[in-house]
Amino acid sequence: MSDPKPTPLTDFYADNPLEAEAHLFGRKAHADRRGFLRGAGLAAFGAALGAAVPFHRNFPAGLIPHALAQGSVVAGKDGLIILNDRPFNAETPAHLLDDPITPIARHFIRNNGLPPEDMSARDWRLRIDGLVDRPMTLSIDDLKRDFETVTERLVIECGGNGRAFFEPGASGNQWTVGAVACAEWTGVRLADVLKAAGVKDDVIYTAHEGADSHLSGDPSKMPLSRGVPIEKAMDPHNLIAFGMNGGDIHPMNGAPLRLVVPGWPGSCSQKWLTRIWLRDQVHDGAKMTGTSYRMPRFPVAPGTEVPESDFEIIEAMPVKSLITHPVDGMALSRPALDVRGHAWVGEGKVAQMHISHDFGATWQEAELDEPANPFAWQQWRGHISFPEPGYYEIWAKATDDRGISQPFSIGWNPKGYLNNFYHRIAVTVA
Ligand SMILES: Nc1nc2c(c(=O)[nH]1)N[C@H]1C(S)=C(S)[C@@H](COP(=O)(O)O)O[C@H]1N2
Ligand SMILES: [Mo]
Repeated sequence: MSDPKPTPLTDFYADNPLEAEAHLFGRKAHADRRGFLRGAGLAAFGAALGAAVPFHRNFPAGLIPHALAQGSVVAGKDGLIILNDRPFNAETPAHLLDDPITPIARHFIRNNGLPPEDMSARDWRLRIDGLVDRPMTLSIDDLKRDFETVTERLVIECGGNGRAFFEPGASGNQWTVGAVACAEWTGVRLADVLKAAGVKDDVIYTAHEGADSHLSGDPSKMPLSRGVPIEKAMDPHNLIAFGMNGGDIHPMNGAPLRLVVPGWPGSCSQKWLTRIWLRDQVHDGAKMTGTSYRMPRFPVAPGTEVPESDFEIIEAMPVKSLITHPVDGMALSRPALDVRGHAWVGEGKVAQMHISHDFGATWQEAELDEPANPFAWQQWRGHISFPEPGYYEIWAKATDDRGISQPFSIGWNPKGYLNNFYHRIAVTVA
């Protein structure tokens, strides 16, 4: 998990313009013999710029479009902050996550390798094998025909979300708060497909494989292959998804087929899904072993060296919340403010939401909605009146239905996982 240092899009273009372009607009963006943009590359180019480009024939290969040089865009994404270009990783600022259903354009991207070049839905095949009675190879049409289609709002959060705040720091992507989203996913239940294949008695774990490739280019290596205990796999809310927010899955979010295993680290939700293999041992694929997605079994002091044998696999994600309105740093002309956001937890639901404007000395309860379905994030809202002009912070704290609250301080761990301390924003009152 030691990703290279983040470099902005402009550096990527400076280092390797054609590769940067291929990354943004597709491998064949300028494949035309005379170097014109065409086909899917041209469409992606237009989508990234938000308009058709009448003079696209004049646009040189490998030149960064000026509009993109100032922002941070992949075709079809909007407002994301790029943390890393190889592999590509981008998070969403909190105030752009204000919608109950995260727009596709605002869903964060976490890649461990390079996305597959061919994401054609028609030719896609999913293999279900290992310890099953009937191994199966399914097309997306087979899935749609043979299983019930369901649509659910499901939170995907990277296990490393919040890593940027660790002190001493932890290596890996320096996510702040925006490696989380709740899109509306459409697909079939993982459990239904596994039941149809016939899960043998000795199965204890799933193993997931995708079509992305390892950064080294070595075809025998996978960038990521994780799994979950069979009990978690059989939860009816896990989906083998082929739709996102009523349309196709975005290429960077795993088109045309992905797993969504809500409540657990995002890494369990394999993108570009090609195989589910049932095993009689804990899966030992890429990023399952060592200290990947693992935490010390017990709390450790910041900076402690923890032996590998004391780490255990992360399961359900902790209770957490986000302030999505107002934007951090807002200057108010009146001493009153409507605040809102989302709250979620990996298991059960959020029972209470509190906000503070006096650095946690007192808390007021916010109004909290029920989840639209299990594993959807819950909307909350509150109103704050400020006693006098000055600098304030809004702190947000969620409590789950077992009475567990977000902590004030980070539970430090060597790899920088599961940081669920309060989300804070600053406001000034004139
Ligand atoms: N095939 C594949 N699946 C993957 C990954 C990956 O690198 N390759 N990254 C995982 C991680 S670590 C996370 S947090 C989620 C992120 O999903 P998103 O990129 O759609 O936001 O995808 C998971 N699925
Ligand atoms: Mo992740």
